[in-house]
Amino acid sequence: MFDIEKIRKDFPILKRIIWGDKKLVYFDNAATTQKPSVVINALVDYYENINANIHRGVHKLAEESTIAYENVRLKVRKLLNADSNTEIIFTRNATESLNLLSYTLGESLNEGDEILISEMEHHSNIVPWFILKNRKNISIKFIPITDKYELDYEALSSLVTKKTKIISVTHKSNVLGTVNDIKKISDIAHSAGAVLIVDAAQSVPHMRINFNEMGCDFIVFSAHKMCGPTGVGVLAGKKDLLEKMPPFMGGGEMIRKVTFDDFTVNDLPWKYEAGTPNIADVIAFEKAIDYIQSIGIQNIYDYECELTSYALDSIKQFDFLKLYGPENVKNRAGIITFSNPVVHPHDIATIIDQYGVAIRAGHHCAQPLMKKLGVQATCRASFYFYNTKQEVDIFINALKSAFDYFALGACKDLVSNEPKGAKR
Ligand code: 7TS
Repeated sequence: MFDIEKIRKDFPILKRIIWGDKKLVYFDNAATTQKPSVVINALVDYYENINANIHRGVHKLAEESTIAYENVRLKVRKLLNADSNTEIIFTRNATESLNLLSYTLGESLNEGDEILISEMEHHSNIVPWFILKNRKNISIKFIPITDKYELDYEALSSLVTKKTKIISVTHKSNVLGTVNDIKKISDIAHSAGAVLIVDAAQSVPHMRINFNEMGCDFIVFSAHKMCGPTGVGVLAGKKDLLEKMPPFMGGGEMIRKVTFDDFTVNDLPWKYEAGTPNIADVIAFEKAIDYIQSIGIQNIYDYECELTSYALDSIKQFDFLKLYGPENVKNRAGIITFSNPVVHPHDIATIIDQYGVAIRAGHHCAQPLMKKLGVQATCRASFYFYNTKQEVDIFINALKSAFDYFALGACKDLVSNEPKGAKR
């Protein structure tokens, strides 16, 4: 599909040796991804050659940095297939984009209005709405998930009422890998007159996104989960809504005029970009987008499906593990989450770390989902296009050693991976 060895050479960190002699196997890509040299070099190049504040200076450097920064906006618009550059706002991360929405869009809500979010949300798509709930006396309802770890679309339809003003859901769960049908949700949301927000932090890096065709009103994601630097997030939104919403933060850049009495706001998208933005990281993000597009987002998606199938086939040999996520890899590409009731996920992750394998263990910033799954925490392996089947083999062997250590083979009867109600 693509030359994986050549790709791996582009990522300096993948050469790292851990604990003296172990090759790094990085399977924590849902938390953040590694960076290719082109992105790292772009950061150095920015500071060595064009560092200047944007949108204000008339000198050469200021002009160059402004052009470079605004070019990235154009690139993001094309990546998402959004209508206009004015619909693309740079923030610090997906979390800030969601907070921006809860503060601004949320301002128009009245007591008794309802917001729907799903049971599989990351805390960054839960807590901002709870903060709004406390401010506005609104209610938050959770769309349930099914026994097959998919969104319950029927339940969603029955939860929507005339009071539903906002539906905010993840495109792809960071725990289950479940990919939600945004078009279907958008039809339900819009027929009720609600605004649809999509948390695409886990989807934009891995699959083709078409903001217009998806039918949502806002989409958010972070650059660092797609080979870009940390400190850059994106909020893409429909222009008419962005225009109606009040500003988020006040300061330089977001104003047109300030007097002793008042201020007027700047045009989109700068209305929502108060203060000096993260110029260097935004500019380096362009290189990450170029890099990913040179491989091809569809190729990335297909490759991750293949890797996930391979890993799932192998991990099923451990029949004492509980696996979470849809059966069909196309609906959960790139993420494998598992647990065992006898051993804490942190212990498993700590042992396999000794073999150089980096996975995440914990609640994955999804405590309500953990409660729904009936666990405190899970282990999660998450892949990206620079991972290989050989690395999956190292991961499986490391797990084998951990499970031998804990004698988990004896725990087979404690877990069931069959749907609830099925006979074993
Ligand atoms: N939404 C989803 C679905 C996420 O997975 C994450 C981060 C966020 C929002 C927040 O992104 P941020 O860039 O603003 O922090 N998810 C994870 C994770 O699964 N492990 O570490 C971070």
